[in-house]
Order: sequence, then C-alpha cells, then structure tokens
Amino acid sequence: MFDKILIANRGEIALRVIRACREMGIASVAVHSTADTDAMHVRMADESVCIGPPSSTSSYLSMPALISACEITGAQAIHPGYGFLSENAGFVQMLEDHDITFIGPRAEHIRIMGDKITAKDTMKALGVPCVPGSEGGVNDVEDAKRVAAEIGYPVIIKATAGGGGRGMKVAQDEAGLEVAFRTARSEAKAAFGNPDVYIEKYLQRPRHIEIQVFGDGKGRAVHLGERDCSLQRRHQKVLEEAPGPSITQEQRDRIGAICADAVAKIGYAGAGTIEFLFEDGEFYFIEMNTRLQVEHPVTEAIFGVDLVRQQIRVAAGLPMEFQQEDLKINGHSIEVRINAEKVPSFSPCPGKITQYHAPGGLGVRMDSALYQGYSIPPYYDSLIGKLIVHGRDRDEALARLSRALGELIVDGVDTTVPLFDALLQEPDILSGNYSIHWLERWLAQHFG
Ligand code: MV4
Repeated sequence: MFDKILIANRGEIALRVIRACREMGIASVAVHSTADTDAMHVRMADESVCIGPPSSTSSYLSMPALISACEITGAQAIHPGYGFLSENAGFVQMLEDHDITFIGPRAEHIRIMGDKITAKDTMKALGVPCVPGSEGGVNDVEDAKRVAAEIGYPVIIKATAGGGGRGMKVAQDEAGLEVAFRTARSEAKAAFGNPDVYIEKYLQRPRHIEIQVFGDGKGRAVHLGERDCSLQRRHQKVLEEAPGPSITQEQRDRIGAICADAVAKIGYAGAGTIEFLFEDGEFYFIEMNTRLQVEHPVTEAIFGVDLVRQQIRVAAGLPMEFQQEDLKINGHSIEVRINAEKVPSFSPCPGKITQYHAPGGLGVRMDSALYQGYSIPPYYDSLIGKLIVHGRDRDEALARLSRALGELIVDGVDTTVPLFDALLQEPDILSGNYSIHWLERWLAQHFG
C-alpha cells in the first residue's frame, strides 16, 4: 500500500480523498494555487505544496508542477478527483514515466472512452446496447442522409471529441440535415480541433441513467446499480438519486451485468460510469466516464461502500473488498448540488461566507470545504457543497432532504438552495416523474 498520496484537486473532492487516506493510514499531500492558500483542503491534508498562480491552467492543470510536488514530498501516487486532469491520458502516461501511480484507469481506457466514436464501437462490440446510428463516423452529407433515412428522423449529430453535451446538433428532417451536419463539423473543428462527427437517432424524452462500475484491473468487475441524473440545466447536473425511481430490479440486474461484463473484458481498473439514455424500458449507451463522479455518494449511501478506498486499493494492486453478490441495495439516496450561483440566472456568485452551518443527523452527509469566514475565489467551479441524504425509501429520503435543507446555513453568497426548496414542492419531483427536459421546461415556466 502507498505511504503517501498527493491529491491533484481542491474543494470538497479533495477533502473526500484526504478522508479516505486518513482512514487507511496513508499520509496526504494537498496542492493549491495562490488563490487557495486558505482553502480547507490545504488545512486538512498532512502537508501542502503551492503549485502556481490562480488560473487552473498554471496550477491544478500543470503536470510539471504536480510531478515536482510528488518528488518534493515523496508522494507515490496521485488521486485526480474529478475534472482537472482526471481524464487526461497524456497525464497518466507522464506519471508512468516518473514512477508515480495514477489512481484511476489505464491511459488506454481513458483514450478509448475520450473519443466518443471509438467508445461506442468498443461498447457495441462488448455487447452493450447503443443508440441506433452510424457505424463509426459520417464523412459527408450523403453518408449522413443515408444513415438518417435508415434510422429515421429526428437525428442528432455529435462530435467524437465532444461529450457532456458539447458539440451536438439535432435535425428534425432531411431538409435540416445538411445545415446540422455542416454546423456540427465546423463547430467540432473549432472547439476540439477534430471535425469528426457521428449520427444517432434522437430520443425525444429519455432519462439519463448511469451505471456505476468498478474493475480490479485484472479482469474482475462489478456494478453498483444506477443513478438517475436526469435533472440537469445546460448539461450541468442539479440533483441525482439512486436507485433510479423508474428502474426495476430486473432492468438493473440485466444492464448491470452487461456493464460489469464489458469492463471486466477490457481489464478496466477502478471506478467508471457508463451513461445511458433510458426510454420506454430500454437502455441506450451514450458515453463512458473514466473517473470518480461528483454524484458518487448516492451510490456509496445505498451500497454502504467507500468508492475512494476501493480506488486506492485497486491502484495499489490489492483486490476490491466486495464481489457482486455482496452488493445489495439498502434504501434510497438523493444528492443536491449546492452552487454559489444566483437563481434563476445561475451566474456565479463568489464571495465571503459570513455564516456557515452544515446540517446533520441520521441519514445526512454534507460534503463541503466551506467554513465560516472563507472566501470563495472566482477562478474555479461554483460547486461549494453536496448535500446527500439517505432513507429507508424514497419518501424518507425526500423528507430528510427537506429537513436538512432547513438546517443548512450559507450566508454571504447566493446559492442554489432556494431552487431545491421550490423543487421539493413539485408533484413530479416528489413522484420521481421527470425526464432530461423537465428542469429546463420548469425553469422556463417559472422564470422565463
Ligand atoms: C442524446 C439525446 C437524445 N438522443 N442522444 C447530452 C449530453 C450528452 N452526454 C448526451 N446528450 C444527449 N444525447 C440521443 N441520441 C439527448 C441528450 C441530452 C441530454 C442527455 C442527458 C442529460 C441531459 C440532456 C439534455 C439535453 C440533451
């Protein structure tokens, strides 16, 4: 096992990793920009290294600075958290050259899943159900028209270098296809330096259901059910829950086994998320994320596992502490993302926290790096906390969420808390009846 791990991240996820390290008797090294000298992750880690100026590019994304920080402190491994360098295959390769262990999958798997056409081809060949569409990419309008006629309109054109909603165009009919195709290609070239696009049938009212998988890197893998992350605004998740309110145990077992099998076959190491659109009882693969996700705590809550601990074990060459038959769902969990943003514009609202009180009690987990007197810098993501509740069933989780939101105090900046108070009054939210378009429609109705 490692003696010392460096955390190449900040905020609540850095604390999350430091906590796992401490429970495992592993020393932790925080890194920080000059804007984060007073940040909680710096205080909570065993040691810290300043790696550069405020801009992420020159600090949290600086590979030479991170490698130097490992060499100075003697850290043997890096946990990337989410965002920043967590899905950068070049970084993983560079760490390998410096004999530093990356706590995550191999560079090869990050690369495959980072190219959305290759990801889809790979998953399809492994038996994962995909959205009907082109075999590989489409190179010209004629090719696009031929595929679209086969699968039927509407269709969606996606950039292979995109993902997470970037670089997509919908065409309702053949008349709209040419413009959609040309725009998608030129936008993809401008945004990613890669014009390659592919076509899929456009699903009109799906849910976003993602399956948590975990591999030991030696051909064994398990799944930890699904999360429903359909409540999104501009491709940013707002609320996530597990299990999915629309998924039956039979559906979970079936798609879960397919996913675990697929990642076992490629020898995948560590935590991964396989994203699906779910419509009319069918799953359609869209993308795979090769990192620990923001919303991983809802899975931890219902399965009673520590995913970061397992990531560290697997990276050190140890087995996972569970097999598929050990993984049984207990109750229901919901997470809300507390952002320092004004509602309903969702514009960032950095500033000084004048009062802070975290909720607690049975079934309540608050992952946050806030403290009273802390100043949220303007340079980074606006996520300042995740409130995760767990109950015996969905209704108990909802009641606990309401209660915990009432206890939470974050003064000095605007937050997304009022949005959650309002959502908890909505019959569709209380019954779990929402698709990927529900939130944008609701926001347009209430504030448009
Ligand atoms: C789609 C789709 C409908 N049909 N693909 C957006 C993010 C990226 N991960 C995939 N996305 C979508 N792909 C087909 N074939 C609709 C979306 C989509 C979406 C997906 C998940 C959550 C929120 C969304 C909001 C708008 C569009």
